[in-house]
Amino acid sequence: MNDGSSWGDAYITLELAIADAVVSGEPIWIRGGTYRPTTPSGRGATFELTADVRLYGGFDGTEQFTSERDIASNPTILSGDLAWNDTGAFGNRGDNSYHVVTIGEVESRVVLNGLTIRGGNADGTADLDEIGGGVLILDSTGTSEIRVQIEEQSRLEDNSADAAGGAIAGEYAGAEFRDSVVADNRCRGESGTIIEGGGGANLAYLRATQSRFLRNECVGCSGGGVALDLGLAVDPSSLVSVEFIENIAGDTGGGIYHVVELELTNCLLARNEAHADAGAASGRGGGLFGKTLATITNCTVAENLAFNDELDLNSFQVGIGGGTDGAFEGAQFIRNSVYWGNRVDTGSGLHDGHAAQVTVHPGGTVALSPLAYSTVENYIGCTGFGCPFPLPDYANIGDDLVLHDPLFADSTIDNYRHRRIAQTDSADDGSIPEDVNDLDGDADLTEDLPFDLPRSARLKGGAVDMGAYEWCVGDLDGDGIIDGADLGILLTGWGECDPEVPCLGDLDGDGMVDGSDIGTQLANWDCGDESESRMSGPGSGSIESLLADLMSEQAFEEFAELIEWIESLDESEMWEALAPLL
Ligand SMILES: [Ca+2]
Ligand SMILES: [Ca+2]
Ligand SMILES: [Ca+2]
Ligand SMILES: [Ca+2]
Repeated sequence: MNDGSSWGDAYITLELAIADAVVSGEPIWIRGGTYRPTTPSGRGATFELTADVRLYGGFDGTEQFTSERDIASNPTILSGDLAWNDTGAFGNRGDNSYHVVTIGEVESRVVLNGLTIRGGNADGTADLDEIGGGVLILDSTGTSEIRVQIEEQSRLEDNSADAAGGAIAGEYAGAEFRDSVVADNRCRGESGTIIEGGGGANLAYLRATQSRFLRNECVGCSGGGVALDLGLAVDPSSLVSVEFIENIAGDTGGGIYHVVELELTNCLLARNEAHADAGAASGRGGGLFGKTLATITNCTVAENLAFNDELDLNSFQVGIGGGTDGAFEGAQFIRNSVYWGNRVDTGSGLHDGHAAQVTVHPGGTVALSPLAYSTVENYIGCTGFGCPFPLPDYANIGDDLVLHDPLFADSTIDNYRHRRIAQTDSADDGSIPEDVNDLDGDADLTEDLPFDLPRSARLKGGAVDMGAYEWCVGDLDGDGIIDGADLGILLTGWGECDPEVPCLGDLDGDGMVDGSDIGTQLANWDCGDESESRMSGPGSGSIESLLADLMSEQAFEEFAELIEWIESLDESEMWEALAPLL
């Protein structure tokens, strides 16, 4: 029958299935493979989704429930590569679809689940054919409502557009991303009649949760990852646990450029760049550039870069912001965050002053200090005209690099966990942010945020940490758990700390690495790993077995007793106890 009633009677084409689903409202299950649109003819071919069509990819063609899918093993690709000839670096795109998917009709809300959308190239001459290579949302009069949910391991990748939104664009439309990736898309920065900018996305409203924007580029335009441009949204765009990494803008906002109000929570902005391409005055806001209020809470903003040759580097009055920049035009309200390693390139060298980390300006709606309870590299305070800080107050730290360097765990694998007590339990802003985007999916939006960026417990210890990561005190290699490797690092630094060098193992900050620090580390042994075997302390492996041996030798019943004993040892006793390990 080929009416989609069973896998054996699957539709012959995806377009036939969509036509029926528009009427029936049934979800469409799609077997792994690559699907290309065939209508309308030529490069206008697109999968047109209206009403509330829901597409689910990632099936192998045997499942009875969506939960049985293995999405990663059954990649389900909607492709604009109509001539089957695409090559890397956007090669052979002149014959591709202008839009792989087109979402029509203002009232619809489409679901794209477990799908990859790639190869769209919006380089046409019609106004709408130069925006939204992967997904075009038709909506010229809407109210910035969410018109498409892109979720569950979906990917928008390798799409391009001339004027706006390489991967996805909608003039007055919103989109929601959950557990999805927008990567390697490009906007060419040609002037657009409707909207402009956004290497990955150009939207009027964005809600994104546990998603990643990677390596998107806006050539000569603003918003390498995302441009949030026009908009009639009532609520601020809301991004929770979202990563922006290595996006590039040829104007302002390497990661994000926003004109609509924005809230960033638990987010990482890392290694994004804002250049000053031909025609652009200057690159501002390597991580983010805003023209209106951005509320930045528990975010890590690291190693972003802005190219700018027209600045007064040590003044907060000048908008440059290698990390984030909201000066003059846009206020930023920053809490519980870490700004470190951001730079401004003036053409004559790299600058690392606090204005290279962040520039903020108190907007009309911000009554409090715009920056508090945060670590800002090279922070030296600010006085005088235009200075946004009512100083001295709050825990803005960073003037002492030895004490306050967060010592990111391993930026080569995008692991920006801090490894210092300076950032731990010190983001005292009254409370943990609310779970506004429902990270744990329990429909409770007012509870405390349950997870940090890597989805371990958001609260470890008495107060929330600064930045996007909650640190297990003693996790000295920053891999999220405490084990023998961390004890090894601690022992390597045994004794008095060198005041000129960050002292990793000094967990209580008394200038010594000693038994007290080992006690702290062992007391946190379960942190970050809830598995049964670790809950009662060390269990297996070389250090684990040593500690188990020590427990039985000393006839301790409780792991806590062992810790107490270790803390009580003097140095020679400590070395003797740990000798079997060394
Ligand atoms: Ca092609
Ligand atoms: Ca929740
Ligand atoms: Ca570790
Ligand atoms: Ca110590």
